Amino acid sequence: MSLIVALDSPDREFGSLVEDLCDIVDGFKLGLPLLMGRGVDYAARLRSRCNRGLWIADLKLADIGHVMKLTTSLVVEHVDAVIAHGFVGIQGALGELKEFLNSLGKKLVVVASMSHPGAREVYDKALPLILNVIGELEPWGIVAPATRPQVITSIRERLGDSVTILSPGVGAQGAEPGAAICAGADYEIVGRLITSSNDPRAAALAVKDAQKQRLQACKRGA
Ligand code: NUP
Repeated sequence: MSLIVALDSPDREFGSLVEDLCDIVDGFKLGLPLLMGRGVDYAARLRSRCNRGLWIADLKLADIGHVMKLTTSLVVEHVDAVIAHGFVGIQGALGELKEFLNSLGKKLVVVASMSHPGAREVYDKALPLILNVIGELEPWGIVAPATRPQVITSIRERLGDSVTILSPGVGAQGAEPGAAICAGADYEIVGRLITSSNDPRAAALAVKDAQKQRLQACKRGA
């Protein structure tokens, strides 16, 4: 099962949590509050507690290419992938960022749609245009909402198997573990359900178990 844990709180010491989860999860996503609150060197300190899996900086970049590269360069040495918004387009923006990340051997992840209810207001309407951008740009990965699995299914149908789909929205935002993977996602991103638990390792193991059961059920057509 594929599970990435989101670390967001700026006032929390995540070192022992990272060490506890290291052998059972597929990676960690570092949020802006954490990176701004603790400083980018904190990413290196956390990574030294678990030097395996996929480490992602969730910068949600949305700027001109020049500035997105400047922002990225502050943290990129400590992570494998960086998240940017898709609506800024390719020319002078995501195209430059992708080239920069490629030159460093790092991955670009582009937000196709979001998990919160307000994504219906703009993101869903813009989705065909954003998928045009993603189709042309060919980033390594995209973000699509676990809270709306039908969006994942339609994105997978449109983009095929070559793109990696990462899905947040599991747990605190209401999606059940495994629903996004059944719909076509490769990874589920889970934050508070695990990080706010008294026993994050048990919570992560429970998510993995629930993912497995859901996947078995959806393979049977349930
Ligand atoms: O559409 C998105 N929704 C979302 O929640 C795109 C994201 N990157 N995220 C991130 O996933 C969000 O910033 C947070 O880090 C994580 C979800 O956390 P939680 O709701 O599981 O606590």
